[in-house]
Amino acid sequence: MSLALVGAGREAAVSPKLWRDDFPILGERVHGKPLAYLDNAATTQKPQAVIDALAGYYAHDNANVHRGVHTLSQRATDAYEAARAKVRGFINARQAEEIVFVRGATEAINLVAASFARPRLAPGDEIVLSAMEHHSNIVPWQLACAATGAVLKVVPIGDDGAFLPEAYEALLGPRTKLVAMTHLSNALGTVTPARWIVERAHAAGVPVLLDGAQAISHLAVDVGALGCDFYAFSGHKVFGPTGIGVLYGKAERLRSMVPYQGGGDMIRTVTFEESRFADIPYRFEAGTPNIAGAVGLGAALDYVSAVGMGAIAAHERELVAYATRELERIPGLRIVGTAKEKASIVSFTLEGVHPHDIGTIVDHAGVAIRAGHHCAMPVMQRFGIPGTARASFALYNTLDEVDALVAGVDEARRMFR
Ligand code: C6P
Repeated sequence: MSLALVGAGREAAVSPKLWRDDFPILGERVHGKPLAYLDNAATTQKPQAVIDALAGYYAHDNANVHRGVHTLSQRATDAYEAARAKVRGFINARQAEEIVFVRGATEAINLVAASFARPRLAPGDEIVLSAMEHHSNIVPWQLACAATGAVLKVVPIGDDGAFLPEAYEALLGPRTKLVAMTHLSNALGTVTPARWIVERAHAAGVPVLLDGAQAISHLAVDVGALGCDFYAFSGHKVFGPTGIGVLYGKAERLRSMVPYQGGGDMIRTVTFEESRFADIPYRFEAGTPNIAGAVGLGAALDYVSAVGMGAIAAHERELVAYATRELERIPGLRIVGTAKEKASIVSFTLEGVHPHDIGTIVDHAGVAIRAGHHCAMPVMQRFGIPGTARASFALYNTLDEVDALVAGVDEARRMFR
């Protein structure tokens, strides 16, 4: 199907052709072929607006934040805090103080594990998570369990990769101290019923962290409506720079936490006898932060808001449906993750062909996908496979690119026949 047909019948005011023009890297050629970038779950490409914001910050405003009285330092501080305000608006947090800048989703989850969970856990306490979690939402909790004697309780998933509500409810018990759940699985594409998950946990008096690393660029995230206590995501997966991410935490939760990293900028007073911490969010931002990264993230969120999450979701639904239909026509191909509620990701195996070979062969056709366990080894164990090939979509992808993927995968099948 051609790009023109992709645009036809879509209610969105903007076409993917226009969106593509915003991303200079999409003009690259790989092995002499036009790049078809279908590895957006690993990281997204950056629009010119983000690249310009980064360059503009370094060209005009660069200084350290919160430290100097000089003009540039004030400008850098203003730009950094303006980015925080943009994040607040984007996810509908109540106050900018609830937005902590970190390196990414991984650091956000580690922060909660170290500063919130550990001091509250006792031997035999339970943390509930699901069988479709990324390692970043497993290992920090294992470390917390190892230090405290708490244990993990894992909500199983269905054969289609769906979240199982009854199994979740059955695991919520008197020893549950925290629920840590993905909002959108990076390996399967499954979207979890996050709002309901939070409601059920809160009814049992249990706080909830949502891992929004994938959801942030595909679903409208409203932490007020979700009601979650913590929400973690990375800037680089929502068209922003690497090395910047966000921990959203309800103000009362964050205020109850002692920082796990100490240093400059996170204190009120320091003597050799004791230190008094700054208020939130600064007490969790020890050291010089990624100022340019925050500025770039702010520009990325402006960009996404201008396109509109509704238009993005509608476009990606079409891509997922088309890719699923076309890939399933290839003999021996099996889609892993077919839950009714899914978004933006198509994971698959091909009989007799290792996922890495699929990845290498389609790369020669200019198509970038990820192959392997996707840092979700328990998902692979659940399905009894070593890994999958994974195509993951973003607003700038087209049905023509899906066609290139399907042709490449079929080529792999014929080569290994
Ligand atoms: N998933 C993928 O290819 P970081 O590395 O901190 O930006 O994000 C970690 C992370 C946490 N949770 C989920 C659901 C994720 O998908 C990721 C990152 C990438 O699927 C890289 S492994």
